Formats: sequence, C-alpha cells, structure tokens
Amino acid sequence: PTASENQNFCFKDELDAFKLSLSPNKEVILEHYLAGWSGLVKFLNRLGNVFGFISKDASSKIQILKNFLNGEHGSEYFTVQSMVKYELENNLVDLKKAGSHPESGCRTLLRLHRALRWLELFLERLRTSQEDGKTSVMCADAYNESLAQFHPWVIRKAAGLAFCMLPGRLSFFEAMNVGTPDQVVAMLGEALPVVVEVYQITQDLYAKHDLLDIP
Ligand code: 1PW
Repeated sequence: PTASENQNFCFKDELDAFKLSLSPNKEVILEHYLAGWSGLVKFLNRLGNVFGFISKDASSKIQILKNFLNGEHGSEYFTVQSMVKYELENNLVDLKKAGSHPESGCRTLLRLHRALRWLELFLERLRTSQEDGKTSVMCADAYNESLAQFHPWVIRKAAGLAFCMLPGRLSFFEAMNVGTPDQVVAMLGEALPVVVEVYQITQDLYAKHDLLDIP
C-alpha cells in the first residue's frame, strides 16, 4: 500500500469498532458491528485481488444489513437482539427452507457471524505464532476448523487457493499498519477478547432462538 493509503488504515481501528458494538447491557449494536466488518473488508482488499471473491460476498452482506438499518423499519435493527425479535415476530425469516425471505437480516448476519469465528481463530493463531509461522497454514487451519463446514466443496477449494496467496507473516503484520510485530501482537491480545465476546453473545442469542441453521 502507498503512504497515503496507509494514513487511512489501521487494523486496530477496525477491530475497535467491535468494541463500540457492545452496548452497556451487552447487546450488539448493528451499525458498529457492520463498521467492524467494513474495516475487515478494507483490509482484505489491501491484501490483493485474489481475495476479491471473499470480500465481495462479505460486502454484499454488509450492504443488505445496511439497507435494513437505513430502511423504513431501521429502528428495529438497532441491535442484533432487536433485529432477531422484530424479524421473528413478523415472520420475516425463512427458518427451514428458502422461501419468500431469502435475504432476511437474521440469515444474512448468520453468514457474517460464522465468518467472524474464522477471523477470531486465524488472528489468535497469528498472535501466538513464531517468526517462521506460515500465514497460509494458520488461515487454512482456522478455516477448516470453523467456516469450512458451511461451505460446499467448490468454495472450500477456491478459499484454499486464495489462502496460498496470503503474504508472509511480516508483510501481513505490515499491512495491518499498527506498528512493530510486538505492537501487533499486543494489539491483538487486547482486541481479540472483544471480538470473542461479540461472537459469543451473538452465538448464544442465535442458539436460544434456534437460528443457527437458517438456510
Ligand atoms: C484477514 C481478514 C479475514 C476476514 C474475512 C472473512 C470473510 C469471510 C468470507 C468468506 C466467503 C467465501 C466466499 C463466499 C461464500 C458464501 O457462499 C458464503 N458466505 C460466507 C460469508 O460464508 C455463504 O453465503 P450464502 O451463499 O449462503 O449467501
């Protein structure tokens, strides 16, 4: 990335959006959750064009949710909790098979939520990695342990190829634009627990309402 692009990007700010997404009573504020995701997409795009198919899917899902947030019933989408309540009470979710609501907020957020688990596992591996650690292996291991189970063979194959193109550990750290490797590791140590908490709150909410398998 050029110097001017670097001025606009810092991976810490992107992860901090997830901290902002936690309300005092531990609900997840959708606007900040989506801001966190937009930052992750920005970062993916910095890593190169091979991640285009990944970032495009995430971007389109962010956009679907932003449209709800800015739409007629926007106030119902203030938090993930209020979104779930509103969409369920008004029968706006296809729970068992795709029907008249193929792009509900609940369904769309579930895809991002599953991907967040992958991100968490990957960044945790990165944080604890040695200097000779391979980002492609860390990323693939994290993926196979989480998101892969929800993807058909052809996506798993494409994702595997994309991971091979990830920059090495040091270049990856540099792309984050946070500082020295030590500073990156410290930043991840502080930011990841928040991502984990946001993930867990969403997971518990979805489990409680039996929403973890929305098609
Ligand atoms: C280093 C930063 C990494 C964060 C990136 C996380 C992005 C994860 C997106 C993976 C997408 C792979 C290609 C898309 C697959 C879609 O079919 C799938 N989407 C997701 C997010 O898993 C399922 O969505 P669908 O097809 O049911 O609408």
